[in-house]
Amino acid sequence: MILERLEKVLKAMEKERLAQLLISDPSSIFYLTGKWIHPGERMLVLYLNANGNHKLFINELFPVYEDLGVEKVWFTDIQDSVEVLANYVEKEKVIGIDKNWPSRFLIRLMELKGGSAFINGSKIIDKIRMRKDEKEQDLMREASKLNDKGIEKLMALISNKYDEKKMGQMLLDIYEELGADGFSFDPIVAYGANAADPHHSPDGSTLKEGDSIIMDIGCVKNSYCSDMTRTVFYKTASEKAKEIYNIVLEANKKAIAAVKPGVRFCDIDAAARNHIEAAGYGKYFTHRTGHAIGIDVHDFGDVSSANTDVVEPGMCFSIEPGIYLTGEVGVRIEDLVLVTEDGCEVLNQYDKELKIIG
Ligand SMILES: [Mn+2]
Repeated sequence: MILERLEKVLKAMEKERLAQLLISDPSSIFYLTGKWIHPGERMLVLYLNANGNHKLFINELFPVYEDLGVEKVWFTDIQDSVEVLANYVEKEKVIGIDKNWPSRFLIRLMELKGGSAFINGSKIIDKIRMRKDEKEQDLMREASKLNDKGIEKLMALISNKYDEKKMGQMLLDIYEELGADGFSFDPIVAYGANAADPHHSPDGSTLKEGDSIIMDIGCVKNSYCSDMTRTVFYKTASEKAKEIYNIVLEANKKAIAAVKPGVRFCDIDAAARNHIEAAGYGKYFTHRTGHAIGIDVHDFGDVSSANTDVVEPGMCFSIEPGIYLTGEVGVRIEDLVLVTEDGCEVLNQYDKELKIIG
């Protein structure tokens, strides 16, 4: 167990008066133990108890040989794994449940009366994961540095020879060559009208003169994710496309300028959204401004009008405003920011001024 992190979780449990917490998300288990365990549909639970009686419940088919600093409780593939767990929990106390724990397990634990009440305990660890420690901050920087190099190489390949799908495939080779560990998510490469769909899946579309090209890409390095979006235009750009581009760019810069400890996430969202609204495109900015990122590409926490939580040093999230005109054109510009003591560090250095390529 990484004791510094475990301490933070136990402290937060004490503050919430929660005696026991069940963590099942492999990312959170990695955060606390430094070990990735992917048991598929089998149960995996790190059970934390305020009295120090922590246990890792794990299927024998997924052996972990090293000492993780926590006692392992093994079960076989034919045992009722939740029953094994239920023997250890304190049934007369409230139990915090991981928000990602499959309901087939949770319902079984409820049948076995494995707690006096069942609450969503994930916020406790999610909020701690939001504030990256120094080591994590370095890993976030490193992943984004690779992503900056990745987009540069991908940009150089833009041509009417390659469809969207092929660009995605070539990006995987680029990341490999750069020493990244793979994609942090399936890349979005979207040409022309496809760019007006924020989550377009790359297909066989090829480039036409005047197309906007959205590239929303990210890699993983040492278990930490990067994520950035650049939009460029192929051969030429209409006046309207240029206008939209510059509005989104200004919104991106305004939101980044608003990031510092003490502001609320909704204020950062407003900095981007108000600019786009004032320019008359408010209804075409259809998503939140950003999301937290770390071990998961979408960590807990979003930059949205609904999130009144306050920004703290060490938090890392995306700033990614966009304007999408269905059937016509789309623009999104995304950078990651890392909150410092008095502002933020932008993790993506790749140029974002308007570019026409080809
Ligand atoms: Mn993103």
